[in-house]
Amino acid sequence: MMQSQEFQNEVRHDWSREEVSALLALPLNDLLFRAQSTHRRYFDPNRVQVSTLLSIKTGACPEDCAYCPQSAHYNTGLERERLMEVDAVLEKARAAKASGAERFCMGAAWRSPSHRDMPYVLAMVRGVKAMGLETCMTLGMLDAQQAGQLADAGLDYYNHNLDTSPEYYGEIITTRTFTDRLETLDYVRKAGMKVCSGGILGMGESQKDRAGLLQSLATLNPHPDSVPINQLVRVPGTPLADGESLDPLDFVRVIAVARILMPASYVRLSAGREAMSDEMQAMCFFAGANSLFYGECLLTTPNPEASRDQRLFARLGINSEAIAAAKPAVKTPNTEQTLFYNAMAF
Ligand code: SAM
Ligand code: DTB
Ligand code: SF4
Repeated sequence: MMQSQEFQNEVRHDWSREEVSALLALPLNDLLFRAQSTHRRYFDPNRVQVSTLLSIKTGACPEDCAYCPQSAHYNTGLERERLMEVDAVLEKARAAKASGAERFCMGAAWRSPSHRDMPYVLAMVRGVKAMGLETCMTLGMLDAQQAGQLADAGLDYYNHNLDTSPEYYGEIITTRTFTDRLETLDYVRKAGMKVCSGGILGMGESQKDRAGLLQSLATLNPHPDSVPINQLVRVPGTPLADGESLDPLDFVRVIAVARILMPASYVRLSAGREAMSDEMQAMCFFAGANSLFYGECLLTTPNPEASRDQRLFARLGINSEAIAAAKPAVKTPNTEQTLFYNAMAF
């Protein structure tokens, strides 16, 4: 990543709602050109960061997030699972590393971690870190002490999303506030960890709400290091199961504006890729997305198969050093696999 003074001056934290709305409303070609130009000043345009997700505690969450299959308020048929054993988590992390992940993200369906669970969670961080993987966790709200403990254990990133605009937030979640979320992010930052924070599109929000989410993220100082943009995965049983589908080009616009507003941050094309065409994902990368979740499962819902992503990367000439390094030795020529791996030998 380029870090020169000239470019650092471009990183602003005073974006107004009007400026963000105006960017969202640009003709698409102008918006994409601007986003891609910005992207190239900070990042290798053909390089995508790859993370793997694991649900370490699944379902029965006391919160009422309207999008979430893990909320105990809705009947989604999800089987609840207690906090995983530390060794089982480490085994999954080892497999993720072998298949090319650079960062291992662990998620728990909690409002916040209990003091009883913290020692296990801290042991997971230490163990995954010792494998040479970057670590990320998303465990709900934290207090200052918990943030400090996670930082001391070596946690690199904490994910806690703003999810939507401050105005629309109350339509989606009633069991905790937008301000609670900002407070957790503050503890995370003050404890010295990197912040991963983004939102979800396709929940019936307006263009104004999208501007509100982006403005809220881009006025954090410093910006989140990583900004996941999720497309709602509609899960039967949740209140948002039957909403109107999102215009794919509106999703691309949000990625592009996130790139312009937070030029030095990783923008992650996050949940919802299973429902996206290769062509839509290609547009997202052009708009400045440079990170994704790799592996067949998100937390509880499907993600594209690794082979589909490998083929996508090869089609686009995208370079993921970790995935290339993890490729198996190919002995038989003329197979589809060989062709693929040849294409990946950059
Ligand atoms: N319980 C913790 C919390 O909410 O902070 C951590 C896990 S929670 C599942 C992490 C994030 O996943 C949420 O903030 C939300 O942005 C995203 N998410 C959950 N369900 C989703 C869905 N159906 N579609 C897209 N994103 C979703
Ligand atoms: C984020 O923004 N997206 C990921 C991660 N952070 C934890 C989670 C997506 C979850 C999608 C629904 C599921 O699989 O349960
Ligand atoms: Fe619980 Fe997190 Fe799902 Fe909300 S998003 S219901 S806090 S697991």
